[in-house]
Amino acid sequence: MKVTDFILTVFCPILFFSIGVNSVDRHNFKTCEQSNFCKRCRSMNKSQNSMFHLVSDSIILNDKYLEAIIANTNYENVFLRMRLDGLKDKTLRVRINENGNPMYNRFQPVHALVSEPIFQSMTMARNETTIELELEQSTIKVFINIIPFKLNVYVHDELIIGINHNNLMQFEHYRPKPETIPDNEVGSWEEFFKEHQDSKPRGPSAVSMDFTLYSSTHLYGLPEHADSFYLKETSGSDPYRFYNLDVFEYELYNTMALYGAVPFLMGHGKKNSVGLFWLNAAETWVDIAGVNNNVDHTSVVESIVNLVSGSSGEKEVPQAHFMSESGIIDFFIMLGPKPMDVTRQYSLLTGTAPLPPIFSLAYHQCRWNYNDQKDVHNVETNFDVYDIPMDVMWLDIEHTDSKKYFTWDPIKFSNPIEMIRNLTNKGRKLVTIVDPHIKRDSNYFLHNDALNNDLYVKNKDGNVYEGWCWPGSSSYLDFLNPKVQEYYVSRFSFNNYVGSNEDLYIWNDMNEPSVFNGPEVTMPKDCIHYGNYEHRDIHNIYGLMQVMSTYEGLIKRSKGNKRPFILTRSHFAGTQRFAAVWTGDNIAEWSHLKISIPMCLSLAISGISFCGADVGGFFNNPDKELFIRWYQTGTYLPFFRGHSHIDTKRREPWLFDEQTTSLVRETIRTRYSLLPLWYTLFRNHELTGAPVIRPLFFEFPFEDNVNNIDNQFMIGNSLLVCPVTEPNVQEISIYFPGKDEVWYDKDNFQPIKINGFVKIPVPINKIPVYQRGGTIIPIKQRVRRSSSLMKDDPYTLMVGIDLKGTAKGSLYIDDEDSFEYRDGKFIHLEYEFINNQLISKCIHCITLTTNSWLEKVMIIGIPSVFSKASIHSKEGSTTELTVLYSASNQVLTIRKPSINIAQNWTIILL
Ligand code: NBV
Repeated sequence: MKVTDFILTVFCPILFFSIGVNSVDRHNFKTCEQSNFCKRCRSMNKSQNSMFHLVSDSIILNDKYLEAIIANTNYENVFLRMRLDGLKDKTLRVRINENGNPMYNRFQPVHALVSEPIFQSMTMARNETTIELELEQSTIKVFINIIPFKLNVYVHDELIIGINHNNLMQFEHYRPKPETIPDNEVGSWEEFFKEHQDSKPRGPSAVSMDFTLYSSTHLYGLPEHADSFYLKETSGSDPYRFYNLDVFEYELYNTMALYGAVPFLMGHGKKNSVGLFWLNAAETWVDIAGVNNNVDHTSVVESIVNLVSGSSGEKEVPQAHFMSESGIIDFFIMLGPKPMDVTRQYSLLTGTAPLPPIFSLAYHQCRWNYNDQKDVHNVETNFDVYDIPMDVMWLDIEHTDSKKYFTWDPIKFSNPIEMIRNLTNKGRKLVTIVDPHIKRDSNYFLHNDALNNDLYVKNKDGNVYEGWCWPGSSSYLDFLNPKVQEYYVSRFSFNNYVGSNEDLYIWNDMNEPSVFNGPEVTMPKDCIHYGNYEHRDIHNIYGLMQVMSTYEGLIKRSKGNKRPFILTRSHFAGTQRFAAVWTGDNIAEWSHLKISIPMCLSLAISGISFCGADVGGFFNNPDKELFIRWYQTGTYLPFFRGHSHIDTKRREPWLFDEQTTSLVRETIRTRYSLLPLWYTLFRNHELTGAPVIRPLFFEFPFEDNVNNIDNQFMIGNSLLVCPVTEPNVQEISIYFPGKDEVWYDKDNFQPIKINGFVKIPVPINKIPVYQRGGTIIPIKQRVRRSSSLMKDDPYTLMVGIDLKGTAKGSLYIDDEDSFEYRDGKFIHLEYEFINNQLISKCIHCITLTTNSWLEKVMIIGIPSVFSKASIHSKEGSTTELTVLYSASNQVLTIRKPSINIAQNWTIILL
């Protein structure tokens, strides 16, 4: 080991984590300029004609797809193979790979896909210069220009997206290393970053493509970045970067890479929304341009002229230029036309999140670290003492025996089963952390197994790669290897993970993977994985591969009975099928509270709804105001967990003052009362892909004013939330969307009928949340210590009526933690309020019964003409009900309909 290496390996972690630096050290991370392939791709000349063209006599359309050979005018004997598939639900896929056998296999991250996409047939017509494809009864047309290769996609004869219009397509084929490397190619064959050498034995292999989103005015997506929700021009900055990294104290409002990469982008315009998914797991940069202008739609004729001439027209329209270091060109176009259609189309490709066990939607209490079993017990019982509900206690890395995952510190956590039992007695659960780095210790069974069975990632020389992480010298399981997957799955069996049981769930952290002494705090790109892929090829999918095995492990240990819960830091497209995601190591600062909303919104529209941020901020100590506001915000984000760094002051909710405890109690209790809504929305997400939290433009796609709003969001279609994320404010301005809408303040039911900004007073106990008129929300008003204790509790229906006097909603119920719902054991009810009658319709009630009953109905926004109500069952019985009307807020409360919730009934107002 060199001296510099030694200093780095020994001191880097210490330097890293004990100095109170207040922002990211940018020097640890590459800029595009420092990433040779990014520099190469970015400097391509838009005005030079594309070097790629289709070989005219190679074009074939069989019943499934179009195939053609692409020639490269710069290299006489280099050919690519292009394949275009029409897929189910207005989706297209284009794949371009080297033709024949390339020198090295190009990695295709198919693990991101839920299954092989379903094709649909197309018809083809062609002439000398253009191919025309039609699908979906000719509503979708694709024009392919043969020389140079370009594509135009139309829906109803309107140009939606143009491909390679800026001539930025690139495909660097693998080639033998020249004896002498020409000056302009030096960085393609070897690259240095700080003291790290990337040996690049395979040479240049980048791929890139440009997309022009003619029908869009705004672009969104591309998580994970700590930036605004709407994407910004990158001409004056670096492109958005995808390279999963452990970024210490990450900076806000920039395009630097973070822990996760979901190369999915959504374009949105008044008439049309479109999705673009770039399926590539290598380091990727995305340049964005033209997003500040609203544009007219280009006509078919004009755009065909442009397609042939290579010009994109004079107008500035949104453009995205994707550049990846290796892999193939593989992209999907989803043609909407509405935002919700695009998410559905995307979820057909990458899957939806399976319905989480209900406890995971409740409140989680974490800290790095709870010191020992007694500490866990004290914290847990204090939640009861202070009457604050809590479902899950978490244990960070210090609970292990010397950072050996799947073990327990023998002194501090000597009886984990007893510790878990104490929690489960009150319906609570435990989560333990399992990181991917493995301590190189000959007394550690996992390390020995990995060495004996060849389970580790190799370095460029073919030896086991050694890096530095929490345990000291560490190696990394190669999750790409099926043998490793199988082994890892078996680690979670109750026999192997001694001290675990079915109430213990898993947190996969540091899985970018984080390597303290590696380039950019990760694994060197020239490391080798199963299948002879370089780490550069697979980097962004490493974390996904870990959570896939963890998920399988949790499924297997319960023989397929119980739903897993996993939290992961690194993520990729498709991660939603296995785990929830949090936004990593944020800081106890107002700006970090604020950014948690756009960060989770970007993930939500990109398939990952189950998102949250460390409540309170991970680094540093929040003051009480920030602490309260953070809990209030966290209450309305899907994953709700308090977490803090080991060096911060303890901050369980009772450690500030009485007011803080009481406000935090109040907001957590609100979360529990809303669990039926969250649960119903997650079920809906599983079935349809609809994001659980949504940007306003999803619900109001025609309202331009909402396109730049990212401090407000919707929960489902019913709640509008605008958390307070600034200190010391007396009032905030909230935008109320929709022309014919009415919004009811969740606290006092006051209606707001203005379409525009309204100033709302926000004293510290105020969380601005509004129920949309026209919706019905199921809640539970009896809040208990944990969600499972509330399982059979009665429901209340909050009926917010719209200007027409109607409302709709639904409720989903099942056993809350097993997979039996997949065999039909669930209850699904639809509610409708119309003609002064509330109707409950059992859509699916046969296979499961429940003890829960309907306790109360509140009809909000109703004029005072009713003094009585009666409930009529399907069987014909009628019961008079007590009604209470509050004229001041126009709410009619119907108490104790006292009917089992899984029933058909009608309440008639008289
Ligand atoms: O395992 C310790 C922490 C964890 O608490 C945090 O949530 C992760 O994001 N982990 C990172 C490692 C180091 C943090 C400085």
